[in-house]
Amino acid sequence: MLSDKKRECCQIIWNAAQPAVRGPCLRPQCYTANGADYRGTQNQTSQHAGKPCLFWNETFEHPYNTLKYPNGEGGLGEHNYCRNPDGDVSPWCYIAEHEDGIYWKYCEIPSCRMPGNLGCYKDHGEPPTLTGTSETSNKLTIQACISSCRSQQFKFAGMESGYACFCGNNPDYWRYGEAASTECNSVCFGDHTQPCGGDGRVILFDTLIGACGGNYTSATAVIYSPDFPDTYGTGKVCYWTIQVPGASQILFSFVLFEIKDATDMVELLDGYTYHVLARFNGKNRPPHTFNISLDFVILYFFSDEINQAQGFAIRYRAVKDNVHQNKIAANQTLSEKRNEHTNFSINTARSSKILYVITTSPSHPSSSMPGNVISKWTIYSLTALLILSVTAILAKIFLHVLCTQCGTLHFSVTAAGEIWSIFYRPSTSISIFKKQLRT
Ligand SMILES: [Ca+2]
Repeated sequence: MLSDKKRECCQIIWNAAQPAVRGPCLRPQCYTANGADYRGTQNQTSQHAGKPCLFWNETFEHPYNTLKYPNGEGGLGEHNYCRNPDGDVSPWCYIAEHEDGIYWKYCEIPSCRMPGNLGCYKDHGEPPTLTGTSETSNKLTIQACISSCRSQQFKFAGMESGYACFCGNNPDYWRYGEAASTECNSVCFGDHTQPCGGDGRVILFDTLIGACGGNYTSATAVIYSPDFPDTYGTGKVCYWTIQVPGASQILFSFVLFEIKDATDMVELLDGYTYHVLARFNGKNRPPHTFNISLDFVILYFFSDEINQAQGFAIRYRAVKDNVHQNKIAANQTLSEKRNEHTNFSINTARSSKILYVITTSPSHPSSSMPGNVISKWTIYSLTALLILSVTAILAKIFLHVLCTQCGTLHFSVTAAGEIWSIFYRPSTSISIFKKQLRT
């Protein structure tokens, strides 16, 4: 069982706003549910008397080796670290053959637990580890269970035996004891690349994972794309607010970014003005790390109807003000401001250093950001209604006067008496849609 000190620490790592007990206090090295992104250096199946792993460049009698995957596919190389190159439910490695013919084993890697995965726990049934509702499904996935629990207002979701889903709010879910992560390696019946607990073992997740939207106020957290760890759904429009009062800047890091087409996108907006600060998609991938000199940022995600993908995991950390940091930020702003837009649009390499500081002065020419074709208007939420009404009238007059050849646009001059509505869409700033209101 974890010490209280460890619990405290881990709440901070995941989401300090939630009072729940959290997993072990290690810096997470995995952001996928099955550790396919694990690139750590554990080279035995367990840190406690585990079997030593064989080197991937010596396992030519097996399907996975560096001859077959010479370019580092799946993280393979001239080493003997645990990896998950085949979409299994957990990292594993080949071992010297056992008497009973076992030639590979899953690795128990404490640091390979995605934030929001609360761990693998024993379940004795009466009462169950999670005491809310339960159901079974032969198409169970992690997110299918999480979604079900989230829609019932539960904070925790647990999967067991591959097909059972438990929901609950009881923070004593650890009362039967925690189990090794390798005891929660039953495949989900609905997705054989995901772990869904085990026999008498329930794998627990925070239901914030994969939510379409949310409000974050903790100093640090990880936000996942909608439906994570499943692929994101079609037609998603999601917002997350990240507001950390007193922060001088927020450091962002995409620890996972798998968006394949150019129409699905992730944006970061100034929380106060709704200006789009950055837009990333399959064509314009994000830098690994960047920071925004604000204490209020909105994360936006949009997906169209085709080409779904794994999505993203973004980690943020708010930095409080102090004189030293102010100096650094100011220097970076001055020296890098000139190039920041260029950097943003052309830099697709993953980098571990901070590339630029995004400033948000009122004169900031947001229309020069990549992808912003339409001119940008700022609408403040409290006055939006008033501005919309006035603009609607102006737009109508403007169109009547100037727009007699508007066949190429998606709207035309209306007959007298029709009412225009203007809708604000963050990705495109302002879009005008004709909406004839009939009574
Ligand atoms: Ca798409």
